Amino acid sequence: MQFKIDATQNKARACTIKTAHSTIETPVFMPVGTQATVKAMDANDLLSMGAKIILGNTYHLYLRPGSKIIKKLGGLHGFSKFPNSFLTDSGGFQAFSLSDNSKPDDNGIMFKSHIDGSKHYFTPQSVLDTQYDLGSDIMMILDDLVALPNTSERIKESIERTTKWAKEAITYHKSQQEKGIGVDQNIFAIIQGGTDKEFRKLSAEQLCSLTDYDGYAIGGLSVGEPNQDMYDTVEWTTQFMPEDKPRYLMGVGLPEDLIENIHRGVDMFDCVMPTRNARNGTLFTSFGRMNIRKAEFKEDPRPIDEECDCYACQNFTRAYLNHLYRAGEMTYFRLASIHNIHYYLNLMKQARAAILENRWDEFRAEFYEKRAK
Ligand code: PRF
Ligand code: ZN
Repeated sequence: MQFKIDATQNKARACTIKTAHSTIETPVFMPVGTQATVKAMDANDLLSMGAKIILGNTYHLYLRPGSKIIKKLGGLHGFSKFPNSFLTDSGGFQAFSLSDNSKPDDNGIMFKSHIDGSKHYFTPQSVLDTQYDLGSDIMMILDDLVALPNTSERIKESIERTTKWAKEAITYHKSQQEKGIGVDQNIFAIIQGGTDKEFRKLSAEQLCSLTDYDGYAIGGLSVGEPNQDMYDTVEWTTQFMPEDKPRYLMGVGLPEDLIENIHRGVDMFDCVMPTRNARNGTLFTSFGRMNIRKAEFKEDPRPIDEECDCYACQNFTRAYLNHLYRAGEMTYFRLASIHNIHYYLNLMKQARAAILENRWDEFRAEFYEKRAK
C-alpha cells in the first residue's frame, strides 16, 4: 500500500492511498457492503458514483456463503464484480453485537451464529485466514471491544487483549506473506480504550509501536457515549498515531460527525447511516435531513436536492420517490440509497477540495450555515 499526504490544514488531512485495486483519495467514506453488496445497489451503481473502496464483513461472509466459496469465485472482487478496493472488518464487532452470547477469552472469541445457533471460535489468526480467502485490500485485526459505559477492569482487559492479539496477528501475517499468502493485502490495528484518556493513550502507544501495521483505526466509539465524548476522544487519540499512515474511525457516523472528525485528523470512515436511513425514508441533503415519507412531498415536482447531481436527483421527483416509498416499491430503496451514498461521497470530495485549497475552516462553517437555514 502506498500512502501520501497531499495537504494538511491544522489537523485536517487530504491523503492518497494506493492499493492493488484502486487509488483512494481522502478523506474517504466507505459504503458498508456487509454481505458483499451495498444494500440495494450493485457494483455498477457504486462504480458510476465513483466509490473507490467499500466494506465487506468477515463474520457475515464466513458464516454465509463461507470464505472458501468466495475464494473459489475470485475473492470479493471476482464474486461481487466490484473491481476497486475492499476493506473487511474482522468480525469481532459483529460477534459482539449480533451473537446472543459471544464470549471473548485471552485467545479469541467464541460466538453463536445468529443464523443457526452453531458455535464458532475466532482467533487473531483465523480471522486473517478468512480475510486471505476474501482477498480484501485492507484487513482489520481481531479486537476485543466493550460497550460503554463499562468498568475500568473490563476496559483494561480489552486493551491488553487487543494488543496481545495485534502482536499475534502481525507475526502471523508476516509469516503468511513469506509463504506468498496475502502479499497484496494490508493490515490495520484497532485502538480501544473507551473514552478514558489514559486508557486511549495506553492502547494507542502499544499498538502504534507495532510499526509493521499499514494503518491504524480508532474503534470502540459510537457505542452509546455522548457525541462530544467521541469527538474529544478522537482528538486526544490522533496525537499518538503516526502521521505517515492512514487513520480510520470505525462505524462513524452522521455527516456532521465526519466533518468534526476530519477536523480532528481522521482520514477514513464507514457507517450504515446513509443506506439504513435511505431505507427508512431519511435522505441527506445540502440543507439538512429530509423525510421523503411526508405528505408535503406528494405532489412536489423538485428533485430530492436541487444541488445534487446523483442519478436519482437528475431523473426523478420527490413526488415519485414519496409514492415509491409509500407503495413499498423496491426501486425506492435503490434510488434513495444512491442519493444518500452520493451525498456522503460528494461531501468527502468537497472536504478534500477544501483542505487542498486551504479553506477548510470556511468549508466547515458553511456546512453548518447551510443546514441552519
Ligand atoms: N471494532 C471493530 N469493528 C467496529 C468497531 C470496533 O470497535 C466499531 C466501533 N464503532 C464499529 N465497527 N472491529
Ligand atoms: Zn441526489
